[in-house]
Amino acid sequence: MASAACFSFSQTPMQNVLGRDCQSLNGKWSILTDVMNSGIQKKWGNPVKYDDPLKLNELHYDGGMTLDVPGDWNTQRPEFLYYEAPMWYKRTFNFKKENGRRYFLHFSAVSTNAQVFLNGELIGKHKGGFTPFQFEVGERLKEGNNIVVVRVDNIRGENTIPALKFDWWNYGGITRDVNLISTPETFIEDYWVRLDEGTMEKVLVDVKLNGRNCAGQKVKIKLGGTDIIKEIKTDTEGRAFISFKTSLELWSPENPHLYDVSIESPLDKVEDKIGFRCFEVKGTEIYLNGKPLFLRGVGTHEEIAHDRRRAFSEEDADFLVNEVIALGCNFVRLVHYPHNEYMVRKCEEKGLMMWEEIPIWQSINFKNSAVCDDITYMMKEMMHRDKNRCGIVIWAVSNETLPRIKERNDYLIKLVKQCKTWDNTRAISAATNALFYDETDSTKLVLQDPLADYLDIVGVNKYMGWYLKWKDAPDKTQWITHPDKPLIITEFGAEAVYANYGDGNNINSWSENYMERVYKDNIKSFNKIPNLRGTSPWHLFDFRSPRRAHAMYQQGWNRKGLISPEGNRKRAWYVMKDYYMEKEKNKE
Ligand code: GCB
Repeated sequence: MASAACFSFSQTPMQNVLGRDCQSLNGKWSILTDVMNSGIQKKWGNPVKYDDPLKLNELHYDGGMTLDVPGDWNTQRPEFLYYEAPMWYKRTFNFKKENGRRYFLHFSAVSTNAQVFLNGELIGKHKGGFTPFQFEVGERLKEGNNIVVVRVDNIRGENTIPALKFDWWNYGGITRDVNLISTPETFIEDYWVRLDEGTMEKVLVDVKLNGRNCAGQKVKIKLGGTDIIKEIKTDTEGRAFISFKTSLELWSPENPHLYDVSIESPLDKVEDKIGFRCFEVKGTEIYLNGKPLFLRGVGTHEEIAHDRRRAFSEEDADFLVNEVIALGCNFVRLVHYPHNEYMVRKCEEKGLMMWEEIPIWQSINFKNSAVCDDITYMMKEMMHRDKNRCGIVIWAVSNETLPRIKERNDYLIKLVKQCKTWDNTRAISAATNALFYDETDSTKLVLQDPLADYLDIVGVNKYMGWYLKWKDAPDKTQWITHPDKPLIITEFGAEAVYANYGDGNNINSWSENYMERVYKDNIKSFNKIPNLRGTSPWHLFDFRSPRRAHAMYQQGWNRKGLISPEGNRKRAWYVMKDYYMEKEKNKE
């Protein structure tokens, strides 16, 4: 059985930051740009000031530019729009130590690499722009004023994740919250509360304490609104586990019920909202709480198109989730990286099932084993952070990576198997795209990817009518994926500029008419796929992407959004909405 304890990190980020005693370090941070990458050599992490009037103080952060944290740098100042280099952030904060407390500097995400200095000393590093990390800092904090400096870089490379090319704006900066968290000496570090695989009444709870007195402690679990109170005792390593049967109000899109769960140890107490549901794949069917279902989804980046920036707050999450729901969805594909916790929680609260993935996009260098180690780490970090979110029903390992690379196949197959040992309460998938016409039969599109053999649900991205021409009528075309497994069309679509009307038969019109036609054709084709159990059109809003350079129609935007940046719904939006209303009506 998988257990919360299976994830180990240099410093395991604690579960549920939002439920902790936090001093926010959000706000204005002073910055220095470092295009020449000389800050490390020049010790910019240690901004000392000499009093000697003849000693040069060239390193000086204050009185110059500042950036808001959380936030991306690209859109806060016009000169940083394409900035891809190190940037140094600095702020001071006041600290007053309380006896018997421990302190952690916690970053919800820094895009993409971070080196963190506290009071002049390097305290740690983190790779990857979309997952949290923390450092224990109690011993290094001073009473009164403290200085934290973070070197952030978002430089692309052959061995980075994502790699050199991708189709979105990979905003740089301290893009999510920063907190100084205070905990008791022995605190609740981690927990995992969920229903056991395939059941609707057997609850499993793992808890892990961290601290000198973590062994042999009593831990209480309470489910708010019920009389369920369970007590367990930790082992010598501070871990405890319990399973029990009870009757629960299950979480579903129609009734996204979340329990107020409290976990109490002698010194600590953490409260969380946790739902219970049973997600299963059997043959070609997907079931939620025993009922077969169709995933009515859409893909969305973590971006607020009208402000041209990364989304980072609860209000942003609310905005995006409302648009997903307005389309008639019960499912959302969070692309192409783990989104912020506000988003994940908001989706769950509003009844959206989620697909969550790591930024393994197309040209990742699987031939380098260090890159593969980074991927495994990112996957673990994502699953660790969100394991208590019952709304997440699918973990995805990759997007459109190439099956002709043997190392890719070997590694991803291994990763899929590993993910199943870490978590058996969700499906493992990937968005594949090696779907080609059969050489002898132009009515057949055949998936040729060995990874698909190992997936619980097969995801396929295919842009019929956009990147690939229909060779036959859409409703005559057969999609041969894995006929024995559920299929989700994880991407399809076309580009159009909102209110640009034109020839619906001409792809180069960039018109809403052509886009609408692509949607109608694809839906005709989908209606003939026997194992189709979900669709997720690409994409909710038009989104920013520096590689989209068409001078008239793109101008740095991928125009496949169903909604324009200003919030106007394109014709294809209505086609999709009708399709989903129909699906919902016929679900019984
Ligand atoms: C894809 C990618 C997605 C792109 C999209 C496109 O297959 O998965 O990231 O943005 O196609 O618009 O080409």
